[in-house]
Amino acid sequence: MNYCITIGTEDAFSEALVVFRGLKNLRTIAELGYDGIELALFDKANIEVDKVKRLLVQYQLKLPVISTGQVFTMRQAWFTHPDPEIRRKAVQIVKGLIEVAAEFGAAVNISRVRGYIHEGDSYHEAIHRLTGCLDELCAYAAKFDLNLVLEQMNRYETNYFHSVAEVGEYIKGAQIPNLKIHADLFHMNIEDVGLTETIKKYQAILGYIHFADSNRLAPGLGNIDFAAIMKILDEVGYQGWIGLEVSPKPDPYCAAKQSIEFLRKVERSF
Ligand code: LER
Ligand code: MN
Repeated sequence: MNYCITIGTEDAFSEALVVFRGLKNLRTIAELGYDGIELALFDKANIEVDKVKRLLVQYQLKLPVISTGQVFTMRQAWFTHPDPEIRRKAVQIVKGLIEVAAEFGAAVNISRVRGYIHEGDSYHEAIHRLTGCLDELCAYAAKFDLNLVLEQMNRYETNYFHSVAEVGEYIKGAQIPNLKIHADLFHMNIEDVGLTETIKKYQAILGYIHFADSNRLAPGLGNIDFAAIMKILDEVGYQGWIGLEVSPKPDPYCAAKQSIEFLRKVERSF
């Protein structure tokens, strides 16, 4: 399996859920044995593309996913917003992030930026607005041959698309070929009926997976059966990346080390 770990820029939103902050950590990430990074951005001007490319070559890391949660938290723009100007702003920012992703052949994650169902709006209105934005963005991403991955999130963090099953059914209905599921085991463990069964059912449209244990600590520190998860991913021939999105506790280094060492050990036990 290929593992990447979440990292934000130095100026990342203080509450952004990333393990590391700042590209100065790339060396540590490589030394720990990761294959790549998931980079969290809130604007295309956040990074110098050439510098990042140089560092990735130097440390032999890949950049498979760019995440966009801070477009919601920092830029205050999202796709279900009742104001079309705000939706337009969200689409423009994410188009910029797709351009950055194109430099690396990375997928673009759509998580908090999808927004929530506003008070007074119906589910259908919200989904209609979301679909309008995703149609435009997926068509834009297709020009660069990139996927967008749509993340499910548990009921305490948002008010729709809680489970992989819900996102999977939406994607099947939307029929957008470069829109895939972004599953997150932490959220799945709260919302999906069965983890392995769900992965198996939606494997054909599974684009990316976040790993964390049931308590959001590093794998091995909670009660998710990672051997069963790894086995099913192997069985269905999952070719995508696994991104470690864990709480950086007791500190980023320890959380990153525990995660990769535990997962490699599980893989060796097969
Ligand atoms: C938040 O809980 C999460 O899983 C992130 O990947 C979304 O920004
Ligand atoms: Mn996640």
